[in-house]
Amino acid sequence: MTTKRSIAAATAISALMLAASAQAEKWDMPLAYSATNYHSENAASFAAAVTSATGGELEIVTHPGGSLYKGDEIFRAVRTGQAPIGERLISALGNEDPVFEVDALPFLATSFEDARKLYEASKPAIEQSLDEKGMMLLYAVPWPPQGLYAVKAVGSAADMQGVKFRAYNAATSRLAELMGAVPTKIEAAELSQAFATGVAESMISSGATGYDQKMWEHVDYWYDVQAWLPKNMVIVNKAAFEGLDEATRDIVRDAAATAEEAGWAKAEELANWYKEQLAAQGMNVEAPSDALRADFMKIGETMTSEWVEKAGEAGQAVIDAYRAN
Ligand code: PCA
Repeated sequence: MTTKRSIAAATAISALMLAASAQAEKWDMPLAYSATNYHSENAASFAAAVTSATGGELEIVTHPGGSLYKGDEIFRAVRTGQAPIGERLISALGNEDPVFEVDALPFLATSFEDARKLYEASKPAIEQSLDEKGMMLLYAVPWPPQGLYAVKAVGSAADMQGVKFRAYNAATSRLAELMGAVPTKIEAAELSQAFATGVAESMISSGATGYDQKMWEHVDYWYDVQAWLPKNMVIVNKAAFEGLDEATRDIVRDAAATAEEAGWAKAEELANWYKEQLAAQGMNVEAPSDALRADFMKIGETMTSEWVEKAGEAGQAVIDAYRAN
């Protein structure tokens, strides 16, 4: 009797376990930036939160540093469902839709507060564009304000003439061109190599990326231009998301909301710390000269009007919504 009952119980348990493992899903989540970067750490916490709240029914595994897909492959991977979920720098997607570029327009939003307003103003258009492409926005987190890294001192844009400039999207390529520099697109994961081999000798990026990539080994200057705060977004393939049961979807959405708040707070908390680290490593961390700032302002105006032309009414509506707040 006892034996019979325990056999029955064991059978029931293994049937349950089978059912669970048949449903349990593993999502690989490609990330472009280093494992120790706060975006990647935040994504890892998000993944762990989902895995634990679903009791392993949905296990999300992050792959930082472009190890599964390189930065410029992640959007397509998620779109085609090769990766159900992933993180990408939004402003690198200008070819997909100009609205994705709005957070890389120089001097439109230069503080965390304004970056947040711009995020809220642009979110509906970003969500709609993702929806049309079979994806969904889960959360977005900013990089600290962008500054200019250079081998030699830069007093004005004229000093950038002919300088090999690392760009991370079309907007930074355009900015380089407008300064007379020579842009090359390079993902963050390949930065040290590019600077070590002389392929790049300048770039615009945050203190975060300079710190992650040990830029002090290659350049002496960082000008704190505070030109814009681009964001990364975590996106999910719509079919993959809709394949989850309602309770799991809620867990993913909740974890995403938590990650978004944590990410914004972390970026702001670390912004000054990164600058201090660059200085502590011997870099000259300086405010831009008035001339350099004025040159950037002018370039920013040109880029904003070019963007509005390209982005049309939808783009203008985002700018208007941002300015109205
Ligand atoms: N770091 C990323 C994008 C913006 C930033 O601060 C990079 O340089 O690739």
